[in-house]
Amino acid sequence: MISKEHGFSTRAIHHGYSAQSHQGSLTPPIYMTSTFTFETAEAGGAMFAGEAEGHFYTRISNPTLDYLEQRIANLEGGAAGLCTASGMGAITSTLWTFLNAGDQIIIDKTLYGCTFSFMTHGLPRFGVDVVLVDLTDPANLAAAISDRTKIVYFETPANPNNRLIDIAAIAEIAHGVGAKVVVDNTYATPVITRPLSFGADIVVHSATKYLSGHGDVIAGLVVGGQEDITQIRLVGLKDMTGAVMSPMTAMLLLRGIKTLELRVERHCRTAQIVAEALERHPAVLSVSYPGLKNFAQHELAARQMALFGGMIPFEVRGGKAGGIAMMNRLNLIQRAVSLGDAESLIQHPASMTHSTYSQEEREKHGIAEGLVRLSVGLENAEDILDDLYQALETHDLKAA
Ligand code: 3LM
Repeated sequence: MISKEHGFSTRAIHHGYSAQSHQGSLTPPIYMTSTFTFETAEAGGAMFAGEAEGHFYTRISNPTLDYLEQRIANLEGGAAGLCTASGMGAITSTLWTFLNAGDQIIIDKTLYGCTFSFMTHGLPRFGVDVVLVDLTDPANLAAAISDRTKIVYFETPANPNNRLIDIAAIAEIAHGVGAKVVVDNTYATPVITRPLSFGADIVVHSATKYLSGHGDVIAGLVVGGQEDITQIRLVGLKDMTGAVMSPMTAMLLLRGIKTLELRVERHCRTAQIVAEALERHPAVLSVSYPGLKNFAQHELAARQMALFGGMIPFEVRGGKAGGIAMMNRLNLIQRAVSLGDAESLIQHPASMTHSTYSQEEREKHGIAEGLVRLSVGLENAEDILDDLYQALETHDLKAA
């Protein structure tokens, strides 16, 4: 039996599944089915009425998804989990469950581009009051929050600039008015930070990233209390988004999560080396990595993060043109959005992931036009460094 005392990787490999209950199959079977048969019509009716447990349709539940839900809930330290078709499916299913017209949601100023778009363009169409607050200072939340605030939502570290938010301080203020705290934990993963242990109510993930780890799926996960997760399953997911994960995807995630701790440790170790090297390079103007001594929020990073992550936003001389030219000279590091894959990936937020912000909004929200974002992969550190050095070698060192 797997217990709470077992280590992270042991639980990531074993929790919630017994081979002996499945003809000895070492890995969980993929229940590739849309529907489930009822022994009797009455038994089916009882399941629909919520009077009996069991699977009846994969939009509501499926055994393969169930293994993954139990596993991620265990790793995040929550009571229950939920699979969704994408990270955006996790976010929209969660928020549509709890928000009504007239409610207020407070969001941090820096969010992944499509989340920002959903919040600032999508939700207001349905009468939700969306208030943007710089949550890096909890006093700003205390000033903005009211009885109408139902949810406080943020990412830490935030995409793309690695701003950190003090989860415990935010949760204390939010709970004072009965608001739920929803944290997007995509960047940190439960290896680095478990937001529920700091007082958050719900964690959402783009499982497309580190959790899957191999760039071969689009997927989302939600973790929280049993009552909240049941609500999200039966309201946001079942009836509002229908953003259901395929059993095949669930199997790939169960596989990816087995090596999550191993991979994240390596991502972080290499990222520290790369961040320090970039910081020393004369062509680099700034590096925003929580593991660097001069990172503005290094103290919070040390308190809230077990490791400092695999993402490095940085600016080179020459602004946007300089950043783009450097990206185009890379050979090993791939020019692509997304993150957390074995391959190192680099992208330009202002024209890619955060092009959903206007230029003015990016300026206001601390997303520089010249910023490039490196997702440090699992290649050897020396090879990643060599590629960056050769791309920076011909860089104009006089450019501003
Ligand atoms: C990206 N991000 O390159 P999906 N939350 C966070 C994310 O970073 C993302 C999502 C949610 C990127 C995707 S941009 C077209 C590519 C913190 C995705 C959304 O729905 O699984 O993509 O997750 O930063």
